[in-house]
Parts: sequence; structure tokens; C-alpha cells
Amino acid sequence: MYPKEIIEKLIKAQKAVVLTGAGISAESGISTFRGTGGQWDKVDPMKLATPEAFAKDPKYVWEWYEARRRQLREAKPNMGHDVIAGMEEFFPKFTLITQNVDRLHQKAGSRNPIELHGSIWMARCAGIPSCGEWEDRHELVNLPPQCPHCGALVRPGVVWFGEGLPGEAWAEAEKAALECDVFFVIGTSALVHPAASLPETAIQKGKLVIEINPEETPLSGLVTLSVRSHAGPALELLREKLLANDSA
Ligand code: BJW
Ligand code: ZN
Repeated sequence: MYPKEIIEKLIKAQKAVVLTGAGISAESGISTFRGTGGQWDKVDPMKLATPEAFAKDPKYVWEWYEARRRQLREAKPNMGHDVIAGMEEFFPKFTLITQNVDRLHQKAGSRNPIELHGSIWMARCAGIPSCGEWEDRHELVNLPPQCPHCGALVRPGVVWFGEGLPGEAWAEAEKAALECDVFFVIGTSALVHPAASLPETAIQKGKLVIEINPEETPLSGLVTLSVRSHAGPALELLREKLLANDSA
């Protein structure tokens, strides 16, 4: 699965970046968005993951996120999350970038992941214009609450289609992609931009790019190594190989 020369390069790498998508949480029982069994087989993303959808039917959108929060409260990180958390100790400089809003990386012990698409555990004022109020949202409530500051509705603190990514998070992610020695892209269909442009940048810059995904993606033919496997077992094997070689 991992050629010897790749392992040797990884042992020497100083700066590593990991970009994750919904597939990393699949082994924790959380559905991905696209593909068979994905959430968007059952529901239309344009009726749920856009500001227009929330404006039209805030209750419907809120209930979908509430159902996901309910499921996530019980979810546990899996082997993939654990190995990625351990990479912080292995590589001298390590940056975790995630598109996921579930915070399972943090539950596994990753210290400071860059959340490109926000967090389902945050909420913010949906007023037009917004008063800018943000809040932690762990308590489950069936209806979108009102902003304590201005009285407008509160919306999930995630990034929907057509919305810009958090500026600081994006700048940090781009910088990490430009400066890294190795870029891992794990469990993402690589269809959603601008997140998918990060591995594309790393590829263009001639970095070592390793994809882990049981399915082919638009990146598969372009990366240095495409590991066609589920993230948990592939990352567990990688950890074994790195630790064995590191102490050899
Ligand atoms: C496993 C596995 C296992 C299974 N192990 N793997 C350039 C070109 C075309 C379009 C655009 C473009 N630039 C911008 C756009 C528009 C749009 C976009 O990208 N659209 C495309 C889909 C066509 N992008 C945006 O709108 C973004 N904003 C933006 O560009 O702002 C600038 C702007 C502003 C104003 C006007 C114009 C521009 C924002 C994107 C926000 C995405 N939000 C969502 C919802 C978040 C909230 C929520 O969770 O509800 O983010 S959409 C959804 O997709 C979610 C994800 O983070 C994101 C990515 O999905 P991901 O993680 O890749 O999951 P899947 O399901 O797609 O794939 C799972 C993978 O796992 C699969 O490959 C499986 O094989 C694999 N897998 N089991 C490992 N065990
Ligand atoms: Zn407000």
C-alpha cells in the first residue's frame, strides 16, 4: 500500500498537512454527503445548505441540523481521527485542515484544526444584516432560537454554498498548502471549492501528495500516491510503518 520510498520521504518530512472530508467520519457512523447512502441521496442540498434555503424555511433547515447534532452527540472518533491526532507529535510542523463541521477531530485530541466550513456546534445571528453575534450551541432546541442581541433568528455556524469561507482559516490553510513537504487528502470527494483547490495547489507546487479514499476522485490521477482504502485501516498501517522506520 505504501512504497518504501514514500515512507522514507515521510520520515524526513518537516511540514505535513492533512485535509479531511466527510469520509474520515464515515467509520464513526456519520453519513457522507455524496455517493451511495450519502445524505444528499435523500435530501436536496440546495434546500438545506444555502442561505436562501434558510431564509425560505428556517424551521426545516434548523431541524436537519438539529437531527445531525443529536446523532453527533453520541458519535465517537475512529481510528482515522486517532492516527491524525498522533501525527501532531510525529511531524515537526503539522497542520490539520478539515471541511467537517462535526468536531470529531477535536474529540480525538487534535489540538487546533482549521475548520474551513465552520462548526455545527456554533450558531450565529442570521439577521440581514447580521449583528455579528456568535454563540456555542450544544443545547438541542427544535426551533431556530432568536439572537439575544438583535432578535433576528439564529442559524447554524457553518458555511453554506455561495458563502465565503472564514478569511483567517482560509489564509492559514493556503499558506500551509504552499509551504508543506507532504499533503495528505483524506475522505473527500474533492468536488467542493475552494477547499479542493488546496491539494491542487500542493500538486502544482510539486509536493508529495497522498490521497486516501476508497473511491476515485478528480485528484486520484494527479497525486503522488492514491491509496484506495478506507481511512481507518490505511492510516493505522501508515502509523505502523512510520513508527517502525523511525526507530529502525
Ligand atoms: C471515505 C470513507 C472512508 C467514504 N474512508 N474516505 C469552482 C468551481 C465550481 C464551483 C465552485 C467553484 N468555486 C466555488 C464554487 C461553488 C461552490 C462549489 O464548490 N460547488 C461545487 C459543489 C460545484 N462552493 C461554494 O459555494 C463555497 N463558497 C465559495 O466558493 O465562496 C466564494 C463565493 C462567494 C459568493 C459567491 C461566489 C463565490 C462554499 C462551500 C461550502 C460547502 N458547504 C458544505 C456544507 C457545510 C455545512 C454542513 O455540514 O451541512 O460543506 S457542502 C458539503 O460538501 C460540506 C462538506 O464539507 C463539503 C465537501 O464534501 P466532502 O467532505 O468531500 O464529502 P463528500 O460526501 O462529497 O465525499 C466524501 C468522500 O469520502 C467520498 O469521496 C467517499 O468516497 C469518501 N469515503 N467512506 C475514507 N471510510
Ligand atoms: Zn443578532
